[in-house]
Amino acid sequence: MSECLFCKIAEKKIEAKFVYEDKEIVAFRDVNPVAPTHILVIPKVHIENILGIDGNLGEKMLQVIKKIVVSEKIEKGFRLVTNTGEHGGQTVYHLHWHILSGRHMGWPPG
Ligand code: DGP
Repeated sequence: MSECLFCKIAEKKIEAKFVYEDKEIVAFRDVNPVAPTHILVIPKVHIENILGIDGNLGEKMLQVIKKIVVSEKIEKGFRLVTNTGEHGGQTVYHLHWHILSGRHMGWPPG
């Protein structure tokens, strides 16, 4: 999707601080972090949200998230969020998991 911001980041047309890359998935630091560690994990393929996940992509994304949690040394605690759709607070319509850590997370979320 040529107009999608996260597609452009995955294609390296827009700069980002990458922390992981493989054939199907990339992860990079959020430009506007809301926690000391704030990383976004996305598929390279354009999918709007988790409802578009096919095959074992979801499993692969979780495996990547596990690796990042270890490499970032945040096993003590973190939160995974995927805001979905207007009511879910999604602003970029390319599937992404937020990995948030480094501070206490409140509940319920806003
Ligand atoms: P969401 O609101 O859940 O759709 O999250 C979108 C996130 O994307 C938000 O936390 C800010 C982040 N973001 C937006 N534009 C950019 C950008 O150009 N670069 C990076 N690294 N992150 C971005």
